[in-house]
Amino acid sequence: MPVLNLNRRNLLGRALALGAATTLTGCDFDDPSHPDVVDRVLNAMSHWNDEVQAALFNPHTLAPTFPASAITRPARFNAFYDIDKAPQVDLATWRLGLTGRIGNKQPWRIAQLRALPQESQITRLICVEGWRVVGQWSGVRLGDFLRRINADTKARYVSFQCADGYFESIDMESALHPQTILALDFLGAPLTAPFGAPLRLRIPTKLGYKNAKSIVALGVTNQFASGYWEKQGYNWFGGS
Ligand SMILES: Nc1nc2c(c(=O)[nH]1)N[C@H]1C(S)=C(S)[C@@H](COP(=O)(O)O)O[C@H]1N2
Ligand SMILES: [Mo]
Repeated sequence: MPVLNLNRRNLLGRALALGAATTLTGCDFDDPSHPDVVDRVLNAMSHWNDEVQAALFNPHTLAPTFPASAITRPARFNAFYDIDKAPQVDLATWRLGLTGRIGNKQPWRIAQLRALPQESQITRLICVEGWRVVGQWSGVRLGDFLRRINADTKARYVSFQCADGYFESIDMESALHPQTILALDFLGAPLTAPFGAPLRLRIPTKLGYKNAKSIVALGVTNQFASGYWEKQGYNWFGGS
């Protein structure tokens, strides 16, 4: 696998550079007297981890799928607030806004998204808090949608803005993965507010926090846009 070899070489260089940085400052990773250095080293390690995960990501490997009998009931909600605080989106005025490297930036209504071919999956969502659920999500393949709106699929990232202020971004290769969908339905019915109405990202190759709910805008960009939990230290690639 020549691609991996190339990257390995690159990664070794980075690892050596990291080692040198530690030696030069004479600083342990957890030395409290140098919090900025520790932060910088940890950030560098996390970025390195992103690159390792990106290099190992195989766009043709599918996340596991399950029979309907494996669906977790009741479903499990998670967000940075309690379930009764989930944003209530008015379908009549809701639009999916489009920004960045996209040829046709006309905003989309939910009915227009429903008119596109729909893809259904029974997959597992894994939250870093230590639980996992199997659910059924249906919607539009993100890769198909990106091509339809004439997005630059050579750009590096796809970013998401949510009705509750949450935000996320993913690498283009993962965005084009066949199981990555803009979901409209959960368990055979339109998404409810807590589970991301009217539109959420469902990406079973990544951890729960990458699955942005209640999306209001999608962007295509070469500028790294991070994410809500990533800003608080979670790993950005977030592979599962
Ligand atoms: N808009 C928004 N999306 C979000 C979150 C959030 O707080 N706001 N939480 C994330 C986290 S941490 C998880 S585990 C999943 C949970 O999805 P679920 O409620 O469908 O189980 O949503 C993700 N998407
Ligand atoms: Mo999560």
